[in-house]
Amino acid sequence: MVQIGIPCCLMRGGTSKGPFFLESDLPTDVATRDKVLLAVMGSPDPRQIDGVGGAHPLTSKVGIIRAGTQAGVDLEFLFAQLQPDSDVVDTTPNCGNMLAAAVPCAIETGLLKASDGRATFRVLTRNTGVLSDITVTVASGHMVYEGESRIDGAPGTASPVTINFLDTAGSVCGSLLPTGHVKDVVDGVEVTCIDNGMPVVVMRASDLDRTGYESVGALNSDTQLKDRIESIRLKAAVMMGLGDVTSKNFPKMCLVAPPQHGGCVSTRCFIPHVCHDAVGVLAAVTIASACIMKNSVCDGVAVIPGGQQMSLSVEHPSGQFTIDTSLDPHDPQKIEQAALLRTARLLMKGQAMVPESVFNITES
Ligand code: NQM
Repeated sequence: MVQIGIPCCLMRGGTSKGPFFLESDLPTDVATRDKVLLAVMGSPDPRQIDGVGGAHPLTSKVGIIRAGTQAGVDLEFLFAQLQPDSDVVDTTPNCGNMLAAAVPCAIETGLLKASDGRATFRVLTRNTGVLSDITVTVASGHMVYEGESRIDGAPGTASPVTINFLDTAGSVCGSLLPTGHVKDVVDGVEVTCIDNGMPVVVMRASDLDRTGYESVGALNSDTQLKDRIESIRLKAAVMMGLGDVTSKNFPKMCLVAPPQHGGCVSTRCFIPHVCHDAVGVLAAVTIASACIMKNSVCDGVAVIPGGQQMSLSVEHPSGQFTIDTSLDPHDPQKIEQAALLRTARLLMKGQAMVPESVFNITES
């Protein structure tokens, strides 16, 4: 079997991991590109044994980068979500964790250049059109990975990657509150359907007869709860204008409960069929947005520090995720900008090997 090598950087971005490619190294035809990505990851197969995927949605992710094509944009990032056990390659969602690895990868591959110190680049996420300013540390033109920053959900410390999101409202749904209401009732459960970077359906854990402090393992084996959540998800998605989301990984489903560790809210996020070990980046920004909104399902559950600029800490199963927010001066119930800390690391650089036959598959 002849194999073709594609230049590839395997990156950790925040609490996610996956291969990154330059767009110019992948087939231009999307159907062929997707076959190639499936082959790289080893999907569909629950263990992804014949690929580099990690047998979990958080490690079945791919990043594709290219130089900015619009004035003022340095880099463009396209995120592809694969799943271990399906052949779907979805570029409609986005991922703030993989985004954290985009600039480091661009520096590794020479797409972006910087000399010494902290360097900021404007990045467009092509999936949703969201812009962010991302700051990394460089020394003599090389990415610096070692440092003192710590994020919950990834071991050790590393150099900070700061992401400042500029315009997240309605990223996928087109508006912050896509149903037109702060609160709706689905299957008899009060929900807040919201998109401030990620479509999320927020529910009080107590309304589903859970505490919201259960372990990830306990929630993943709670099939009764998961069935209920999926039923709500499919209906809420239609109300959010997302249509049939059976094979989509959004909206995310989030159970909220009062904070236990000094944060603003405690969360258990389903992404959407397994419980996240932490919380997604843009999901956290969106949940924090629900927390500051009067009459949302978080009202009376979340603890909000107050002020025009505040740090909101979203508690999750492996710690906390802190977002520095600036509120919209015209509407103090809306987050205008969200800055947050991630870390990232180049894990391996080389070629992803793909059987030549994969490039010749044509759709029947
Ligand atoms: O919400 C997981 C992750 C994510 C997405 C998921 C993410 C985000 O933790 O921006 O980062 O919700 O599938 O990588």
